[in-house]
Amino acid sequence: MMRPLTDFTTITVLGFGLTGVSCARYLLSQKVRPVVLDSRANPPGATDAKDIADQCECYFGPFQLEHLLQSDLIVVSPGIDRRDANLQMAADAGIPMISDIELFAWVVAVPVVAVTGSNGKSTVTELTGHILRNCGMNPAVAGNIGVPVLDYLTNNSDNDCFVLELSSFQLELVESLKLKAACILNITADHLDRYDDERAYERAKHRIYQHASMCIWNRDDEKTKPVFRRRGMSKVSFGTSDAAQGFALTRRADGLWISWQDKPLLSVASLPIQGMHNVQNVQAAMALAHGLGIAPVEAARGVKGFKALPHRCELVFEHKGVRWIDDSKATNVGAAVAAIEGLRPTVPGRLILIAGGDAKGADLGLLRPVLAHVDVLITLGRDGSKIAELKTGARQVQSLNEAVAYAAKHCTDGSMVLLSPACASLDMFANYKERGMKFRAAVEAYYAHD
Ligand code: UMA
Ligand code: ADP
Repeated sequence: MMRPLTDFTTITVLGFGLTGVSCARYLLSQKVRPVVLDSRANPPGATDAKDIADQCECYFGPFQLEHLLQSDLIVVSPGIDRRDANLQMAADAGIPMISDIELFAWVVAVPVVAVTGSNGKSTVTELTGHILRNCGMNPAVAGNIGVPVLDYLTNNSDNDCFVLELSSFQLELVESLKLKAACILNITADHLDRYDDERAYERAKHRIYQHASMCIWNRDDEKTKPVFRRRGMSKVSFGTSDAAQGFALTRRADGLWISWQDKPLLSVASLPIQGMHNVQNVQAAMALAHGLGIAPVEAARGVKGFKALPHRCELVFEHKGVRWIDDSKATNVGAAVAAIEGLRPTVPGRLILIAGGDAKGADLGLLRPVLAHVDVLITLGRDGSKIAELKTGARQVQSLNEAVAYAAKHCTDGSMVLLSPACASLDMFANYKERGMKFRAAVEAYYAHD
């Protein structure tokens, strides 16, 4: 599929959000003038990137089949569901569709490593970048994390490698990405509003291994295991069990240590991020750095100084021994389960959970077992009532302010109030960041009047 851009007469950029703008900007830098379509009447790019829009033929509003059929290549933004009837017809007409990541793969000239998974992607991506910088490299950190990959190529950056966070939506349309190392962190149900079933979601994730020199998988989650063998491909595993191979967890007299091929390298007590899920994240990041030639013993030193990302089990307020934790980024059930299981052992008082939002078609019943470890459950948002049904005595509220006031009244010494919604935020907020910021603001406002 990899072809020079000059081979195509009409390249259509589908979607004019972050990705679409970055694709159009890149193509213009290569002297290619794309057609830009977005089904929204006023997509973000129309105002945020007016200079780009002015140089392209743009059509905003519901997709028209004739616009799609006049293309000989379509670069599809990740937010667009390819099951759309017009897109299906264009696909049936044989028009190739790729993601911005595929376009990037056609031209990138430095080594690339990438991570996908249902949860922990951003943490691992940033941590890998941090390790590489501490080891003297100059990585570009990009992808689903929020910086479209092509921006770096348009700007002719001088980075010596790429660390990419890839979503299943981006991976669906990737064919030729050659990775030095590829990692699937974990697979739990997510995005079932975009996939016909869980298998389709899993298959999209596994595409990351297609041309990887090193496939990194999680021994604690069999679904991440590479299912094929290719010449020249190595497999490296990580996990929280003791193991002689790969990255493991070894018990010594002075506690647990992350080990590599049976050699203890890094004590868990010294890690800058807490919880067993973060042990896996550290192991995965060390493995990705290894894929770029960094010895695990060096990578272990490089972990030092890393700071937890905002809205991921972030301590945002402490008052009279009660900790308020913003885990707004827990937008699916798997993430909330990891946060509850990871934090519960650290809470001597009550664990008060605030959850709910847009469940994206997920089976919220999977939360039931961990809710047994929650003392007070407060729910809000579109699917909040479905979570409330899972625990007797749950309190349903209309706003974060109301949730915070109710939580504050039920705190005892040593309690923790955890916002870990298990749902997307879009039914009530612009995004998970706004939800997290509003939570912090609500807590601060509550205690300002206390
Ligand atoms: N949309 C339309 N019509 C269109 C195009 C988009 O209605 O014609 C809607 C989509 O349904 C979606 C929204 O607009 O709700 C944004 O879609 P987009 O494809 O324009 O998104 P971008 O602004 O390009 O941002 C995308 C990723 N967003 C998605 O995959 C939904 C960003 O990940 C990513 O950081 C960015 O590219 C740069 O690579 C965000 C995300 O939510 C953080 N990702 C999902 C996740 O992490 O769970 C996968
Ligand atoms: P992603 O980019 O995949 O959404 P983040 O690093 O932003 O991942 O973390 C999102 C949430 O997922 C965190 O708030 C935490 O609750 C949970 N989480 C983080 N790492 C893991 C992991 N390895 N396994 C399960 N859950 C995790």
